Parts: sequence; structure tokens; C-alpha cells
Amino acid sequence: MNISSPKVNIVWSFGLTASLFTTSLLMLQGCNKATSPTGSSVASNPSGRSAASGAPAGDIKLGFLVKQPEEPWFQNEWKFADQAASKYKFSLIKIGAPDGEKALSAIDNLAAQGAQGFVICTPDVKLGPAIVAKAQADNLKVFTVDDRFVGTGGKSMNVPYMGISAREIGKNVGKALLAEMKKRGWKTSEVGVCAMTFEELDTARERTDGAIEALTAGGFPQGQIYKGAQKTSDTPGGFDAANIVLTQHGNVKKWLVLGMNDEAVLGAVRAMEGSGLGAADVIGIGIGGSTGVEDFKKAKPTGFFGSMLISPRRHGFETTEMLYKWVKDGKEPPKETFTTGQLITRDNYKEKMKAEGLDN
Ligand code: FCA
Repeated sequence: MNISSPKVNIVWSFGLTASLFTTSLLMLQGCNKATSPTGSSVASNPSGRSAASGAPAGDIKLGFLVKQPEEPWFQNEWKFADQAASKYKFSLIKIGAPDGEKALSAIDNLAAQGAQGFVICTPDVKLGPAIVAKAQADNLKVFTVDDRFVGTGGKSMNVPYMGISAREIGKNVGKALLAEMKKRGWKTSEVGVCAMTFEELDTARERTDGAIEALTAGGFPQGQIYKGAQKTSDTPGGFDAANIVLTQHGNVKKWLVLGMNDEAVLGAVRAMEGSGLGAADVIGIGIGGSTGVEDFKKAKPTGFFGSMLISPRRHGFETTEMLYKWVKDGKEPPKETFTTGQLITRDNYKEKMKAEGLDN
């Protein structure tokens, strides 16, 4: 069964595969870019001077580091960051940083290329202090996106951050699951909730806690909510966690599925298909409007019923834009920006995604 990312079916490693990946991504995007020997990709702007400042184009170079470059969410963040680079005529260096070692060496790499700052979705929030220390040593500004750095004492670090309104969006998942269950006339006593969790990551725990809170507030019995802890925040992580829940609760015939992102829910939906449970038995709602959308395109519905569409445009374009203005004009970005989500299903995803600048 194929449970990996539908768009880019590669195992990410920073060497050859990274180059292959970025090369194909660049070919897809068809812009004026080059792949650096380190496997990063650079959007260059050789076309002269920045309209606003008169400074030579190429004076400003910014990085965009992501933890899971193979996933559509992060590819879309890069796509919109590229649009900011084109608009403001700075160079953008995109680097996949799936672990701490890669993230830290990528920062040195950026400094060596003469960059002034970077946006990062860190592979591990506990790396925050090490990343900030290295960035300071290299004189680079840092803007965090999606996953927030955790510093000493488990507290969020005081670094500019853009993330989703995790608890609110989670609550909306819970409400939408209940609404769909009622619409189908399912008897609560026959239904279980399969909650895929990744609690070590704040934004993930807030999302799943929010969903569970809304379900219980709406009258769903706590005792029928079964959590499965994911080892990784991707589709295989959801698949494995759901299989354990399914083994423990083989008597449940109808499922509501929630998780931190599309990948978590999609993994669970695939696991349920493996147990003979399909669209009529499963209501899964993801968060992202990314990987899960592939299921909407299938001729027959699957258990992946919906997703909370969040905004890679804001997380890619606006983060990079704010960082650019910080570097160029000294305009400090706000410390916190939280973005919203909206439910998409196979009935409306095309128009909703189009409005967000996402093709389908
Ligand atoms: C986290 C998740 C991603 C996406 C992002 C907004 O980084 O891992 O899938 O949901 O938050």
C-alpha cells in the first residue's frame, strides 16, 4: 500500500536525493534559479536594482528551511516564498532540514553564501536555543514558522513566529466531525474516535486537544475517544498509530478520525481501508488542505472526508516578506502571528483552494 506523499515519492536525504529533488522542483517551477552544490536551491534576481531602495538586487539573500521538504505543505510554503522573492527582488535559498545536524549546517551554509536571515520550520522545537545561538554567531535574523522554538523551562522562545490558531482550528475539526456524523444518522454508541496525536509538539497537541474538547463539549462520550501516539508527524506515523488503535478496538465499526495534519488523518484512513473500512464507515478530517486533497481527486470518496485548509501563502509569502523588511528597513516583525483555517471537502475544495492561490 502506498502511504507516502503522493506528489513527491522520494526518501529525503541531503546529498544526491536533495539535489534531485530541488532540481525537479526547480524544473517544475521553471524560474530563474540554480541548484547549489549543497543541495539547496537559490532563486536569484539578476535583473538589476530593487525598485524601492535602489540597492543592487542580490544584496539581500534569505534562507527558507523546512523540516519535511517532501510534503506538499512545505513545497507550497516555498512556492509562495519564491513569489515574495520575485516581488521584492531578493534571493531565496531553500534548504530541506530534516534533522538538527542538517539545520545547523544549513545555517553556516547560508552565512557562507552571504545571507542576512532565514525563515525556519525546525525539525525539532528543542533545537531553538542552538539555532538562535548559531544564527547570532553568523549574524543572521531568524523568523520561525509553523513549529515554535522551545527554550529553557519548556517555554516558547521570544523569536518572531507565524503559526496556525491551533486550538481554534482543532475545535472546528471536532465540530465538523460531529456535524457530519449527525448528518449521516450514526448512533453515537457505535462510533469511536481515532485521535492521532503527536503531543511533544505544541502546535500539534493544541490541534488534537481542541478537536477532542469540541467533541466532548458536543456530547461525544470521552470513553469512546481513543488516542494513538504517532512516532513521526507524517503519513506513515498516522498509519502505524491507527493500526494500534484498530487492533485494540476491533469491535468499533464506525470511526471519526482526527490528527495534527492531513498526513496523520490520511495515514489512519489508509490503515482503516486495510481493515475493510471505507467512506461509508469513516469520517476523517485533516488539517492542511494539502496531502489529503489527493483523496478528493479520486473518483470514489474515501474516509478522508475533509480538511481545514490553512494558508501556505501567508506562511510562505508573508513570513519571508516580513523577514525581508526586517533586514532591509530594520522593521521588526510582530512576535506572534496566528492564521486561520476553513473546512474544505470534495464538494468545494477547488474553488476554496483557488482563492488561496493553490492550483488543483
Ligand atoms: C506543522 C505540521 C505541518 C503543518 C504545519 C502548519 O509543522 O507538521 O504538517 O500542519 O504545522
